Amino acid sequence: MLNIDAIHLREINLPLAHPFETSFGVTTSRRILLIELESEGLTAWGECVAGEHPYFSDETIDTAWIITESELAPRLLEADVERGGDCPNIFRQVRGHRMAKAALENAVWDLEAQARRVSLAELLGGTRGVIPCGVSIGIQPSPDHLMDKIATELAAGYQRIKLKCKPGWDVNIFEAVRDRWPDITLSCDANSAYRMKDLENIVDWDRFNLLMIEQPLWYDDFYFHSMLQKRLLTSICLDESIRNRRDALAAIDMESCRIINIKVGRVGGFSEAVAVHNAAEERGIPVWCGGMLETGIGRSHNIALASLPNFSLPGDVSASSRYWTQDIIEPQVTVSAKGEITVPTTIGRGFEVQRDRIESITVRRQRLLAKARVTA
Ligand code: OSB
Ligand code: MG
Repeated sequence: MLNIDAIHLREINLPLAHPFETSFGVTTSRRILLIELESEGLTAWGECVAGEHPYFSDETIDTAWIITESELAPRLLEADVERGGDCPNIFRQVRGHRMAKAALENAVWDLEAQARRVSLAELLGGTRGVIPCGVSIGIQPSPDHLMDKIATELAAGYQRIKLKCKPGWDVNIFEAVRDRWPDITLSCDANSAYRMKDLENIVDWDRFNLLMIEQPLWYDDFYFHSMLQKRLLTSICLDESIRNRRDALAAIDMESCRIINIKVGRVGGFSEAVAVHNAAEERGIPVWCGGMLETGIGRSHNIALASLPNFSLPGDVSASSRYWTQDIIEPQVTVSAKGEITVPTTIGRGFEVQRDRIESITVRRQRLLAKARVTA
């Protein structure tokens, strides 16, 4: 039994080392909800990936906070918890709010790994000793800025470059990048910036030999992506549309995509992330691990997840220093010259949380305690 004594919610504010621009806006600083579980002397952590605004998904840090405080954490404190995998059932009455659920569920997995004295990667079923890494490069002030960024990331060893794109920052950019680097592994991510009227333009991108085009159409769509995929040689990868295993099965069956981006927060926690991974693996669809500008806590959880066998494409999990001047874990996440992150084999997440530093950037906190347990 994992006896959870207390659940701490806290909001930290952390400026990004560099602004990150997508088709839905610019992020310069993050407001992040962290979960800390106390259990019989052990401390486990979870990170909620919901943003400040409901632009990537309908959740925000503020909706996650209230749902965690009023619905999810009380259920978790009352439940008999044996493993992280119990969480979906504990939370089943609450619809949606997957990023809020994931932060708690992942903290329970983090706790379970410590209690069983295994690494989180091993607990999840990971098999890789190192994970292949790519980078997601935001929309830049100018094409020259973009070229400089790409050169820097390639020199650092990253195996795949993903370009954020939107109408007006697409063909011109792909052309410039392919002129200079004809052979690099290149992909793009539109975060739903296109519509069916853009179909002919997107079909024309086949000439850039992209590894994939991520979420070009509506954030909640399968049908129109399947129509687009029929016209494309390039693989579509779905991100926003895939909320769970059933979505993955529907998208694969309809041929809406040939690749899936798994974000553990987007699908509601490690249990569902593993289920999506397995469903894709059984159908020969490769997956990769997405990122949501996480601190080291979420990043360490992503590393553990990406060690599962079907995470065969380079993910968006990269070095701490690309996001933060100083991350909140020790050691910081680093990437080798071959563009790989080593999966920790030590107990739990494999990175220590810097509590003093977290304290110094905490702007809001709430502590929920378990009722005294009756021992039989
Ligand atoms: O669509 O993958 C996305 C960041 C914020 C919101 C959505 C996305 C992203 C990224 C960055 O692409 C991934 C990362 O490096 O963390
Ligand atoms: Mg994406």
